[in-house]
Amino acid sequence: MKVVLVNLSHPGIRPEDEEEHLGLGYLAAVARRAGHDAEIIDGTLERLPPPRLARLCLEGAGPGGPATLIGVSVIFQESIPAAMSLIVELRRGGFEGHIVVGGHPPTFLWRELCREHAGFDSVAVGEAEETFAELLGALAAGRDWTGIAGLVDAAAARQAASGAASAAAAASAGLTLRPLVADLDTLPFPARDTLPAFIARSPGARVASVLRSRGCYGSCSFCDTRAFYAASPGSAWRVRSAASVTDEIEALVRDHGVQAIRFWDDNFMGPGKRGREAAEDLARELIRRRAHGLPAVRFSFECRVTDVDADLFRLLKEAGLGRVFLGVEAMTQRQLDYFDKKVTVADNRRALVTLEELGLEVVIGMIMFDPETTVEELNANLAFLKESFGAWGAVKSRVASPWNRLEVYAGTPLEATLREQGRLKGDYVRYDYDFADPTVARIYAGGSALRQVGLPIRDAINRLRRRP
Ligand code: B12
Ligand code: SF4
Repeated sequence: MKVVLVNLSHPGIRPEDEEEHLGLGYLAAVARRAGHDAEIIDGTLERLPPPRLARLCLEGAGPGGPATLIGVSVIFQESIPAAMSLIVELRRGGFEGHIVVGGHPPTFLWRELCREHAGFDSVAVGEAEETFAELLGALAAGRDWTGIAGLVDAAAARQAASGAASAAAAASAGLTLRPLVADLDTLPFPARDTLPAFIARSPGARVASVLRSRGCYGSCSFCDTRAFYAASPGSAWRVRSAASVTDEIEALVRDHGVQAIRFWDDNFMGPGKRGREAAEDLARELIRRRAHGLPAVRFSFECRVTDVDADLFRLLKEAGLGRVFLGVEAMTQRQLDYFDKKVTVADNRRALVTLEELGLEVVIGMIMFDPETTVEELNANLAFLKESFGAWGAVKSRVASPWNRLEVYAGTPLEATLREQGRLKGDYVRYDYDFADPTVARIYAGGSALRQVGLPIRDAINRLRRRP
């Protein structure tokens, strides 16, 4: 079979911030392992709109000719309209093969998508390597694919939604949950078809993304990770062996001249002793391989503040750790509790001091605005930024989106809370809410128009500076 896997262009992301789509890399790799031809078309590379993407899919430029199956990935909720119009264009262009949709948003929103949109045949729910391989196997052999675990039959879901089936069938549309991949080492390394293009357009070091673990032990109210893995039976947090991860890094260095790795694990640190030991194993393996000729490779990852431990991070630094992305989010306890971070302001400070002392570069995530934010809290957070980074230039490079508002995503505890409270506005493409404090609403509205150029935060910091 010829499989085409498509990633949509994301107008909200600066082109230089776009990344290789590892999920599609994994799906292409499992398809090839099963003997199929696979092509990845990444719309983010050239910011291709749905009609141009559809034309590329229909042309089937890569090996194997035109597609017999097209897989559409929806990573962000905002991309749902573009994904649906791509599917309309594909059908309008005469594509008669199977179209499957997958990703985080479809995992939570398949009922709505099936009810409101036509044109696709199935939706892959949750982690999809095994589901996808089975779907391809069934289609190639001309077998019935309905009933494959982890796959929603869109026609059945539409029929159920139209009231033709029982309530129970409507709720599940015949979906059988597929257990999570128990041993991540059994997966092939992701296909790297688009890596050269991403490397070519980014200045500086040759960077590649690697996924070493899946799942997170946290339960932050705004994050869909927990629900995504809870959608399938099995242990949510899994980690690849240090040998497998280092083999993949070696291949990236050898085949693509990669000099740095960005680990895109939900949280690089797994739970408790197991998580710590796995991180130590990887550090030791990288150090050992370096002694046997692997060039020094710098790496970065994201973790929770409570994962920062001086001894462990010293070892990781020796192995190549250069930069840590920390989900600090806020420096007021009310906000940390609202986000269900299960950390204190003191934990945040401790982690930052430890990383500073170790000489590691730190980038922090802040969520300045949430539904209950007060002006005092905004000032407390701005004071913290000023105290930590001083100049605006430093804030800009060390804080990811400083003028950030808490966004609501499907499948998150936050979505459920706001819905229960009757405060959830908009629709799933872009949920919205009103700030409780009208002054905060005004500050955010004024600031959000200018946040791209950073003026509000610079002004705010200057105002703070002028205070006695
Ligand atoms: C890397 C990453 C990015 C990269 C780019 C993503 C990319 N090209 O893959 C960058 C840095 C650009 C990015 C930006 C943002 N991100 Co981001 N990002 C991630 C992250 C950490 C890893 C992605 C990854 O590699 N996953 C691993 C692969 C294996 O999983 P996967 O892509 O989901 O694919 C699997 C399944 O979903 C499924 N699948 C996926 N596609 C398809 C297609 C088909 C056909 C099939 C069958 C199956 C299938 O099968 C795959 C294999 O199992 C995820 C978290 C996560 N764990 O996914 C967040 C995540 C995708 N990001 C998220 C968010 C919120 C953002 C930001 C808004 C953050 C911010 N505040 O700025 C911005 C987006 C700005 C915008 N939209 O304008 C959310 C999305 C929530 C949502 N419902 O929309 C996530 C899920 C994090 C979270 N848990 O909340 N992000
Ligand atoms: S620590 Fe990160 S990945 Fe884990 S639940 Fe919180 S936001 Fe999500």
